[in-house]
Amino acid sequence: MNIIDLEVLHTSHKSDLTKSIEQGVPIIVNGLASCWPGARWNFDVLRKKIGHKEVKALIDLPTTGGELDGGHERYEKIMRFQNFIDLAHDEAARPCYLGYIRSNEFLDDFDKDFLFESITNSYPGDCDTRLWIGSKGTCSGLHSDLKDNIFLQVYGFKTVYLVPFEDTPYVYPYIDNIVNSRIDCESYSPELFPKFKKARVYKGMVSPGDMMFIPKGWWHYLKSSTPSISVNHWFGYPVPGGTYCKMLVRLGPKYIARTLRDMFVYSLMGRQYRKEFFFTPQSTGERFFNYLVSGDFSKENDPVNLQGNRPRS
Ligand SMILES: O=C(O)CCC(=O)C(=O)O
Ligand SMILES: [Fe+2]
Repeated sequence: MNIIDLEVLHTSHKSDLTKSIEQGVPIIVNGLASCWPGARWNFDVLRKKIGHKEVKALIDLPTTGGELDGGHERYEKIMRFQNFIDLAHDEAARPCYLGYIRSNEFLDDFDKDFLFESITNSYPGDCDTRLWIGSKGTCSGLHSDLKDNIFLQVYGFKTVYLVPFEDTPYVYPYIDNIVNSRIDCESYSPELFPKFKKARVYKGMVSPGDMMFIPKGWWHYLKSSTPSISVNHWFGYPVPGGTYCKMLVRLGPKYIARTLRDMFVYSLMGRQYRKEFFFTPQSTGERFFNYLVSGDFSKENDPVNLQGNRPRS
């Protein structure tokens, strides 16, 4: 694996981060969020605030990325948040995660404590802020999101791997889902996945106060090494559908054939797509169907279509 250390800057100048955003290159900066109200969040603060609240958590999770055996729903459990916090600190338990949470699902307006828009307000497009609270060992398998992302590590530590979008053919995307990879960055088999050694893999660790920029389309894999609280903010315009069209062509005829089949099976015939990925996105076939019909490849992720997201005025 061709590992490149992720650059870490200690700075309180917004311009150090916006330079990387303009150039579309990843970076970790520390020092920009220290005066945000959310910088003081930790498990005790949250327990006092909303310990009694019921949440839908994922429990007994695998420690490797990729697929959730038996389907996403098998891992869901409704419990009080204080019990979730206890489970997240139980060293004997398997990983648990409250991930991909919007403010209206957790704590009214939690995102007001995180002033991402003071950084991203000059970019057009809608934005979407999400919360990730979990135990040690949570693993968001290697995947690619369609929007630029500022990821803030509030509490605890996570190991991070990033791979450029152009290296997509080397990360072995699933045949039915080209935004999810079959590679587990921490333990992959070079015999099964020989092309992965050609990928440029950026590796780093995010610590409390670190803000990481993940450029749109870039593959990312995150694994917590302690109980952890993170918040992320997607902003700007998504990767255009045409770019994914070209990538499908680069991936080759098998991917194209499967996508055409899935456009038919999942969109036209309405068959349910398997929910076996972490926070399952639509199949590539459904995404291309949306793209053809409405010009919108990221319809399902499109903030304005979803409750809880704020279109930029
Ligand atoms: O922190 C994680 O587990 C996943 C975060 C992520 O995938 C994102 O911010 O896009
Ligand atoms: Fe992501």
